[in-house]
Amino acid sequence: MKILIPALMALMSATQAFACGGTVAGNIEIENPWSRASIGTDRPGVVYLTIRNIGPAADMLTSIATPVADMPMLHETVVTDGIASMPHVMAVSVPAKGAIALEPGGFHAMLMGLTQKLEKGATFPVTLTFRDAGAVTVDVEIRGLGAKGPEC
Ligand SMILES: [Cu+2]
Repeated sequence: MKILIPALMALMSATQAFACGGTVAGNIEIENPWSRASIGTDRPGVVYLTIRNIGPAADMLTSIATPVADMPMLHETVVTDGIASMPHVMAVSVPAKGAIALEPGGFHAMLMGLTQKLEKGATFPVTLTFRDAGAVTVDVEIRGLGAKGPEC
């Protein structure tokens, strides 16, 4: 049993998520997951991150889940004739040997029905499910109300 512990710890550290680090699931790596503080729970929260695909085939982000929201959704900000809207998207494709960013003004995860206030400096887990790579859980760092990106 003692021999197993170092191997288990190595496995745990390899799959553990850190803000501004990369978390890997199969050929998919999640980088810089971050969110903004919320004033309360009336307005939806957001999650931004970068998805890198090191594999030879495209994959697809098909769903997100988090304990801090009743209904997390994938959205895309689209500007048509100067008017911005945020249609719900069913999936976000990640090109082979490429990356896609969930970022302000583009794709993002919108946390509808926050179950708690998002406090600056805290983190919360988000599980991203990919068609091929499966599920990966990352810790999302909550930045200030006016944050434009992660400070790393
Ligand atoms: Cu949105």
